[in-house]
Amino acid sequence: MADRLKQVVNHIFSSNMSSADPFEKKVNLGVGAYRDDNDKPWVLPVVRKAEQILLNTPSLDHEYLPITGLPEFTTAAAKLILGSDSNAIMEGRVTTVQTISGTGANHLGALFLERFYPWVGKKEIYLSDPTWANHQAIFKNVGITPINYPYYDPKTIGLDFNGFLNALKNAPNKSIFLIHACAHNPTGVDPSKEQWNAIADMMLEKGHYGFFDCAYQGFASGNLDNDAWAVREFVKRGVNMLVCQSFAKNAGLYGERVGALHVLSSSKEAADRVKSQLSVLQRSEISNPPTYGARIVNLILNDAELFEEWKRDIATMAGRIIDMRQQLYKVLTDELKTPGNWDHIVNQIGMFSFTGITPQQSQALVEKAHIYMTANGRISMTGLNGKNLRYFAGCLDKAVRGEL
Ligand code: IK2
Repeated sequence: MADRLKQVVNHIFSSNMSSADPFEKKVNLGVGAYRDDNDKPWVLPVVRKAEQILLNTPSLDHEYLPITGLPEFTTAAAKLILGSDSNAIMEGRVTTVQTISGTGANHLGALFLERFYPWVGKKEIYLSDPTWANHQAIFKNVGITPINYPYYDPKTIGLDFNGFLNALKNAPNKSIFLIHACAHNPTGVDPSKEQWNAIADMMLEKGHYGFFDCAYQGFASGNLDNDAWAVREFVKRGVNMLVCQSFAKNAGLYGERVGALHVLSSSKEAADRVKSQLSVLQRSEISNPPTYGARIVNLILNDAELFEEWKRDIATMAGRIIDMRQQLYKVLTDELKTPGNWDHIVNQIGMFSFTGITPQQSQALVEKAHIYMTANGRISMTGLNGKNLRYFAGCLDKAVRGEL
């Protein structure tokens, strides 16, 4: 608990300290949002276009949306994550509710399970160690106790695959596991396809329930379909599950709070019951979801030209992150010959990288080099750019050598 709290506080502090610091070369690697090569927030060109279309549509009013959200948006959002050829969608087995971004999807999913999951023993959920710090609070808030499962191995700076698999094996049947669909936050470490398959085998064998959190579709590989691979595979294989979806990162709509919760059922009749249960919960919490972000995403998902443009925008963001990974790796290994192995910088995926440095080294970077990051050594790759990469690499090199 104390550690988690420290993580959250540290995160808030690192952002605040960074903005208050007048040092010219300061670098903010704590931020969880995309920044362009000039270290500025980026409004996706496709979003600008969609906003113009909305502005020029006088027929749009400000009436309430249905409780479960904008229907065209929820239909298209389900296809985006589950695939337009998804049997589950065609068979009417998917219930989708528009939520307050990914956080709202996590909350509504947690609340739904707390009320309606056929619990065998205690109300518990298995969370990867580490995970997005807010997961702990979200589940505790609805009376579900978080338990950690091994995920990250500090020795390899990679996946503790055996630890993960053993946790699945040893957990009581029908346990709930929260799984990051792609671009794991905070480690940037994802299972390989082979490992995903073994995880699915074990989930099926044990009758576990998958609580998939997908906050970064498109951000991992730059391709929306590739990043949905694990989710689609698990659905195809019949794992009982739900999926939380966020458009904060991949559409750059952080503040618009647009997302969705998709619950998979075994039949259309069951899915209809889930819809009325979710509607009752949603009604008591937010009455109806907000319109603006959903309208933007709806336009993008339902217009072939805008959709193609969005894919290019996503590739631009993911490409810049991948480029920063490669440049950082090259400077550390080829130029500075920084002690240690830095392969993980290029092997990790998505917005974040676990550098593997010690809390003392990360503290030195904050205090002596004005480089802000979380104490666990997580850096946001989007905080790096053509202007600050060398400064960061040089300071990291010195910190690792104990010379900072
Ligand atoms: N789930 C995960 C795994 C997330 O990483 C996030 C967003 N986290 O923000 C970045 C950070 O750690 O600094 C969410 C869900 C929720 O995202 P949102 O509610 O913005 O859609």
